[in-house]
Amino acid sequence: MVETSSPVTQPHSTLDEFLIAERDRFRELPGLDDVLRAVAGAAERINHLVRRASLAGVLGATGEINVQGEVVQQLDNLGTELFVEALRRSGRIAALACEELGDVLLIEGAEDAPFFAVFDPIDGSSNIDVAVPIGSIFGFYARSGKVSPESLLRPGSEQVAAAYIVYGSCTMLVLATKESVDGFTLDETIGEFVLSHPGITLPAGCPYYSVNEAYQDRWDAGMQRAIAELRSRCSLRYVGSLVSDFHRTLLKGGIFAYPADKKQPQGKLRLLYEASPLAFIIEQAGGAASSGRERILAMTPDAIHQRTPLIIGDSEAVAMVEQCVAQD
Ligand code: AHM
Ligand code: MG
Repeated sequence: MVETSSPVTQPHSTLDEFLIAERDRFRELPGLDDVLRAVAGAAERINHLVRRASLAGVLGATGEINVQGEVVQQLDNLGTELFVEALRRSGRIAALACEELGDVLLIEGAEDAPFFAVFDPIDGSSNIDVAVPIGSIFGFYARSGKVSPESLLRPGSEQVAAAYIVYGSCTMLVLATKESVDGFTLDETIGEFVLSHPGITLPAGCPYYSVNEAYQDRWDAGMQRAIAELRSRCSLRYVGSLVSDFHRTLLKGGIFAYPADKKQPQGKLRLLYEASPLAFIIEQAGGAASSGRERILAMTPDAIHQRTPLIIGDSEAVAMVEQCVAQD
């Protein structure tokens, strides 16, 4: 994590005002501000759909199965279309990888654009029909060299920024750059994300652990010991929607785990566009993220939809899990 005091002195600025006020940090990343505006604009439209989901007729599955064998919800498709179109129109994205698209999408006419985007447009989509919070996750990389599908297979440590949006009891966009982690709340009366959580740092301690306990018989012995240890000293919270569980962990402290298990030996979550962006955010906020055996940000994916176990949150708690896993 880069040690700086929060550069943000003026709360309640809009995201746009923030990007202008913080122009120094974006000077070395020209065009990233356009990308973030594009993402925020599409997120605001998705927020409208989520809020009116059953009225807008966007609930339910499409009947399709995606490249990962998962049921595609209508909102998965709408979210993909809105974000892809917004990123394309920003003119700043040369290529992107998305959970719902089988292959890397090279943006025609934008081969020389400065950035790549990797994203999960609607995470936790199985929760859509029951009004549980869902989210969107983004990682951004600077393009280097000629763009090809392989150029997106980069370790998370090379991200220049990462962000997520949580569509919850309020809608928030949390943005991490190498300078700070800042949270913006959507003010629906003006249609703008407004800075509400400047300079987020992970609270010390581990009040909560978050894991799907139903799978414990499928974990290795080391992981069972680690979770037993957390159970003995923390309270349990598990929404089953990664962005929600991560957002609580970031603001309240604690640890989230989606371990490998006998049914899913590689874990469930995807390295490139779920684990790595959240790992970038948690490290910038003072926490840690691991597969159980290595730092998430040091892992280079072999394929865009590669899965990984994810242990993320309080550094000491993550280290304790790693130690238990190493004893197996
Ligand atoms: P998705 O990207 O297809 O929505 O799947 C990921 C979701 C995460 O939001 C959540 O952490 C996890 O799946 C929950 O899985 P489980 O129901 O096995 O606990
Ligand atoms: Mg997801």
